Amino acid sequence: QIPKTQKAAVVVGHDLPIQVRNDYPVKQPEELAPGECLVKLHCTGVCHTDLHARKGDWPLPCKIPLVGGHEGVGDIVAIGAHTVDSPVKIGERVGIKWLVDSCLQCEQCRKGLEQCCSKAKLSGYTVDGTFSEYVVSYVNHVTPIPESLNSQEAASFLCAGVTVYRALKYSNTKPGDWIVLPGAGGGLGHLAVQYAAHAFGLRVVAVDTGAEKKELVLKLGAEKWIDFRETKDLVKDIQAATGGEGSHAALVAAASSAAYEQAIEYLRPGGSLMVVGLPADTQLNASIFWTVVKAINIIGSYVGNRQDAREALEIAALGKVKCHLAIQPLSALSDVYEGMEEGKIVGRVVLNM
Ligand code: 8ID
Ligand code: ZN
Repeated sequence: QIPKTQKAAVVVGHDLPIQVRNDYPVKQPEELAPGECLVKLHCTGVCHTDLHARKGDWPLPCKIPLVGGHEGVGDIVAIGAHTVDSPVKIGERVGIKWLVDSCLQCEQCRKGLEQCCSKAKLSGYTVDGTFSEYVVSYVNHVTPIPESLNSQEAASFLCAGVTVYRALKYSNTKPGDWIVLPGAGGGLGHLAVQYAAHAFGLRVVAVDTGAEKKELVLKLGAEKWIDFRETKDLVKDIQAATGGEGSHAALVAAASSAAYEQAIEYLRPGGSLMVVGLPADTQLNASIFWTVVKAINIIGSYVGNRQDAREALEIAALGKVKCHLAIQPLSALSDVYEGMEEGKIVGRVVLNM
């Protein structure tokens, strides 16, 4: 029996407090369009992107009222009538990622760059997301969850995990190369440390701040640590950490433009800057001269496609990468955002439904 209303955390305006309500409508099974499915959520991770949506600080408009959230795991409880060839079935446990639907027909979709489909639907941004008990999703884009992971462990791989996994995959690095990870102690960053060290065979210089994040990232496989608040010369420290040469790559996973500032300087020639963290409406300042003369690659990396999501989860299921998480109730969302704003969250917060 599917209830008519549910508990949900709703953004009613970018300057207004989040409302945790019990009367948010649930789309009923008979109302689902072909290709849609209804998922009863177990839990959902809180990504910094949800905070950007809550604040409305990106150049891309989002729907209002909005239920945020895009790291959800739950069970399919209904599939729209007349759905043809569904790759998933009722009762199956699946994940909801940022990209919840795309046309699968356009050039970007055909090339596996479905994140860039002009008809893409974004969870917790252009359509309601996972900060609720039920969510409408799409059979072609939900991600099956490996059995060996519980839902809380799996949740943050649907965004943080897949995003950093794909960015590493396209970073032009080889085993033994150095990578710098600004934002290493956050949600994306702490998973990036582990994928880099344990799946890609890279040597990691973690950059973030505070004793707790330092201890975590060193435990997770980082070889060197630099506190961005304490360092007097970040470029020099990175050069020293990497044997004087600078790093082969940097994956910026901080929601801060400052974290990008010196990357061109500390990368070694031929190095790649993976642009992942999305500070509000800012420019990437790079010296054109040194970008050319050092033959630097600057590469934007946007979540991942359906295959990236499966690969990222498979590596997690092998136990090579684990989410460091704190479990909280949905009602804690406003406090989680406050902590995130202050940079106090180590790893991820996962909300239980
Ligand atoms: O597809 C994408 N590219 C994608 C996918 C998902 C998330 C991009 N994002 C974006 C988010 O929108 C956000 O802008 O990545 C950014 C990081 O998301 P997150 O990991 O969920 O944020 P967090 O948990 O708050 O972690 C950020 C960390 O950055 C550190 C903070 O201390 C925190 O640990 N940090 C900051 I803020 N400034 C820093 C600096 N200058 C810094 N670390 C190093 N140097
Ligand atoms: Zn996210």
